[in-house]
Amino acid sequence: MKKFALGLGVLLLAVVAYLAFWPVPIRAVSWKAPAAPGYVGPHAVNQKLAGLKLIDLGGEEGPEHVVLARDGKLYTTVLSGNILRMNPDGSGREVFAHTGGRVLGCYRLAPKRGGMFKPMRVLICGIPNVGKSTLINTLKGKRAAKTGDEAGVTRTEARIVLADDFYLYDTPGMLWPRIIVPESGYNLAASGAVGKNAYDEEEVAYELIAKLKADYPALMEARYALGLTPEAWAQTHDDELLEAIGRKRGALAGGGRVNIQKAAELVIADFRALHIGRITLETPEQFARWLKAGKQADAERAARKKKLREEGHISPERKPAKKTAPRKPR
Ligand SMILES: Nc1nc2c(ncn2[C@@H]2O[C@H](COP(=O)(O)OP(=O)(O)OP(=O)(O)O)[C@@H](O)[C@H]2O)c(=O)[nH]1
Ligand SMILES: [Mg+2]
Repeated sequence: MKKFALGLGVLLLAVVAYLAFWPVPIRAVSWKAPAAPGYVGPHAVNQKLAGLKLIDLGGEEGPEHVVLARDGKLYTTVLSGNILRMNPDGSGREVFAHTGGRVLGCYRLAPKRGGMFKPMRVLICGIPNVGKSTLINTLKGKRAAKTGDEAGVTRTEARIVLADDFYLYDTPGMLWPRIIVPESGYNLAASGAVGKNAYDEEEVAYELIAKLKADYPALMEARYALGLTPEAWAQTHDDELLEAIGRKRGALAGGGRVNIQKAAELVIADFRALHIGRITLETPEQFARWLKAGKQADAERAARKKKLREEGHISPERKPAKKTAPRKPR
């Protein structure tokens, strides 16, 4: 032990001697700070801001941001969701637009964030393939995140620095762990929010056709020209319609048979590319109805499962996995 301490002492001495005596190319010289000149030059006291005039926002709270636009008007965003427009002197104030939400930005939502030490961190999240990465690229003003016309393009979380004190996080699209509303599952698949391998194109195409023939028969006729009246579209079976569309569009297999898989892909692609037209797949009222039915079916399923478990027909419920602490953002 003594030997070790002695050795350590010698080593320390050697390091100190090296740092103290080894010649280095820097020569230390003394520096005398000049006397402060006082408030002169650009810092001299002036009256340039003496004429400042507070612009009345008419009871609105804000502004967060003000822009003097090319039309010579001031535009400003306020808490109510309004965008106000006025002359530079504040006269002629009017509501230019109502955004329907809070236009005041992230700093108001997270007032303790800001500056280099506590940068604003904003997570962009949503279902797959809805334009999250595209939004980030637009905000950044250049292609910083990979985008593509399919679900699952962004595979890992990525940080995009908008400013020294403002980070955006691009995230992979997320869906619910279980979709209890079957109609939503089909609609998500048709709209491209579900990965290609997670659904059956034929099944989704049939569901899509069932909806379109009922709600948009004229658009379907305009696209596929099957020579059917709206009533005939609504009354013809989905199988027959998909086959007729496939035949019309040349999605054929050997022997003159229709390649149904190809026809299904074609209808889905047409729908996504707006070739059929502008389509609304569901309304909030419809969804509320489906959700109610979905929840009921789910509860019945859970009750059946519980009964089977109690009767010993199926294995006991597994304990939920231990939760790990969420990763701290960088
Ligand atoms: N028409 C239209 N297309 C858009 C818009 N925004 C994005 N897109 C297109 O939608 C597709 C998906 O865009 P992404 O930005 O990759 O979508 P994402 O949400 O990041 O997708 P994932 O990373 O897969 O979850 C791309 O082909 C974009 O060009 C938009 O505002 N209008
Ligand atoms: Mg993405």
